[in-house]
Amino acid sequence: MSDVVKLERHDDVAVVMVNSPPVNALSAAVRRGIFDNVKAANADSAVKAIVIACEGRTFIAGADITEFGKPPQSPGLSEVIAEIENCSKPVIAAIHGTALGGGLELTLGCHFRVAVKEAKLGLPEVKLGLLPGAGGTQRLPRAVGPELAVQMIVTGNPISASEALKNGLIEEIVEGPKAGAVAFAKKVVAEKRPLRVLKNDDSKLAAAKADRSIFTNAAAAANKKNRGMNAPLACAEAVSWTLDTPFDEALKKEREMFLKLVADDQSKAQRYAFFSEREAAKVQGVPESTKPRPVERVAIIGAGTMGGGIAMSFANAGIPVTLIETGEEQLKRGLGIMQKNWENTAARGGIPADAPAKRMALINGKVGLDNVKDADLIIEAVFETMAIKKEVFTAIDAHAKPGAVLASNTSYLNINDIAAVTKRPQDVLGMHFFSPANVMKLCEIVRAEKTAPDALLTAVAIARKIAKVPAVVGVCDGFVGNRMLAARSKQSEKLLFEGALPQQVDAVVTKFGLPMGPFAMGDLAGLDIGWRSRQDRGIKSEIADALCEAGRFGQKTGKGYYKYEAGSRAPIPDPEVETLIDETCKRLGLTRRAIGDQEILERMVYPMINEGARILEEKIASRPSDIDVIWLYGYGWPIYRGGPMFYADLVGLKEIADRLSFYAKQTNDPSLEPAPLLKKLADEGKTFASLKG
Ligand code: 3H9
Repeated sequence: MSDVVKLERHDDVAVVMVNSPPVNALSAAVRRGIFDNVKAANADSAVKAIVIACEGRTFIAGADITEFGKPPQSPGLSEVIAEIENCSKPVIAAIHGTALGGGLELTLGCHFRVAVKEAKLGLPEVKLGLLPGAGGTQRLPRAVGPELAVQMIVTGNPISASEALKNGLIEEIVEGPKAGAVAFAKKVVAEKRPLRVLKNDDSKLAAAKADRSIFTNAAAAANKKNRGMNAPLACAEAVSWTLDTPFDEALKKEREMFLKLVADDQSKAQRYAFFSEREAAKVQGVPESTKPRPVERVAIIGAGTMGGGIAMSFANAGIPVTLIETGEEQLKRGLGIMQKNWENTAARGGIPADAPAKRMALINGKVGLDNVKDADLIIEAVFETMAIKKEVFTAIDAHAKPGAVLASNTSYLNINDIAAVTKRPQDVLGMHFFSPANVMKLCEIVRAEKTAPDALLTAVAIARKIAKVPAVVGVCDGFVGNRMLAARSKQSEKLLFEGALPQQVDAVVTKFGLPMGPFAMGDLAGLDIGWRSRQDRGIKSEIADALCEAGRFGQKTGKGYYKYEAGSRAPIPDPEVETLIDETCKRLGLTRRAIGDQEILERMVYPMINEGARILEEKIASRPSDIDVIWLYGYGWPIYRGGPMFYADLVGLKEIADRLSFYAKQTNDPSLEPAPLLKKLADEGKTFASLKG
């Protein structure tokens, strides 16, 4: 019998104990262990009931994702579940931590489920581009009804133990999972309770069978936010089979659909994203013995949009913050916005009603930089000007306690120069949050020349603690994300001169799956900011300048690359902009041509990939997957496309290098020539993924 699953006896209750860290995923060994032990316990006449429980931090968190795409090993999960379901003795699942995916499916084969009150139960397969492939789409609707089931399966979001109890997914909330389940098992035996075999119980399907709109409405509501994704639609369809397809036939169809989705590029991309996110938190080039410094109190300098959002992220995670401003007025305004923000979320039901007050109590507003003195981590989020940053860091250096980590939220500036004004450059780094900082998950952690390894790990660890996705990058203009974005912006602007219109470029980018195109994004951010900075630097951008000269600053003036109706953020193509572009081009003697969507897509995405290759060459990012994580969590790159570097590997690096060379010549733009690393990999027939080591 296997080491990862053991059989214990508690009087006449057998406990099948799974112990496969870190998350008890259903590897072949775990499946074999559960199968053999359940079979043995069922055959043992001294055993009256069987409990399935787990050691460690969680119940089974799902199938072992690393096994997908490899040859299947027996027994399959469905066989294990059938073995459990067909037991003549009651089988009880003892849930703690998270029962997810295949883990929850396994419990649905059990006759009863109990859970501790902190437990969460869900079928998150859709987040990996899959559907539950071991009966979940058929048994969960029978346990909780098709409306809640379709919502859980299509969104992938778990429910709490109390919701599970209310909806019949578990029988009881218990104290310790194992002891509670054993006590429950004894009760079931004593009461001679009939076994609840979900596959034979259609009672919760009756209402939706009689009126199908109950189901279709719930499915439509759950599917609202899934533009471009295959899995959510497949999930909803599979749940609908509970209403018209016999159980065994539906299981077969579910299996076929699962195998189809596993082989799909979307699921490959989503599984890659799952592991890339976790990989990004493992910092390379740091001695293994390095430990992060403890962080109990944080000071944030600047209560504007960024500083306020960052402070909210810390308070959301229960970490006290000293929020520092230059005057009472600014402080009051910043605190007021934060409070309103939380109150709005509470009103929508996003957080409990008492959360805003509790979180505000964690924020200690102060005027004056001497208030950084108690903080273990200080994050500066003031004006994006080097002179001001240097002033602030000089003051922080004078007041911060020894060993405090000093971070700048700059999105472009050189952290080495900022660190140089302090007497402790080893403690200085960048923590680049993305706006709105209380929502966006990415945090680029910028490692400067002298940043100490433990300071770096402190920033990574605290970012994870506040539910951000950290990615370590080096110092360069714009770091990883904004530097690649600049490569794209250059092309979007050029496309207008060559013949495209803003709405055409934006449509191609959003069809690809990004939430917004470059021109709608410009309108949202405000076109005047770039205009002023160009004026300062003596640079021209004829079309963008002409728009600003005409008072078109974007959404805030109701006109930019698009026009906007009062109170609406929906961009409307504007013939005046077409005329302005035409006239500008005529004035410059440029002939416009018709540009196809494929060219637009390639010129939006391939230059970014090229810049990504340069970033890797310069070791600004240490892994292609880190670049992908940055685009997924900072810029809304569609998760089902994995990230720009993953996408590049799918398209093929030779194709990308060839097209870049072609555009370099066609548009007379040497910056589009393939970067040496891209060219080398393309010539060798390799992928970015092959760089992993
Ligand atoms: C499925 O079940 C399909 C079935 O329907 C059908 C089958 C036929 N496999 O996230 P963490 C690793 S699909 C392999 O940092 P946390 C993870 O990579 C699956 N490995 O911890 C990491 O490794 P490392 C449906 C897994 O406490 C380590 O565990 N289930 C798996 O923040 C710790 O992970 C899911 O989608 C796995 N399934 O969060 C659940 N899960 O230390 C996916 C984790 O080397 N998992 N690892 O970097 C999660 O959501 C979170 O990991 C969990 C713990 C909430 C469980």
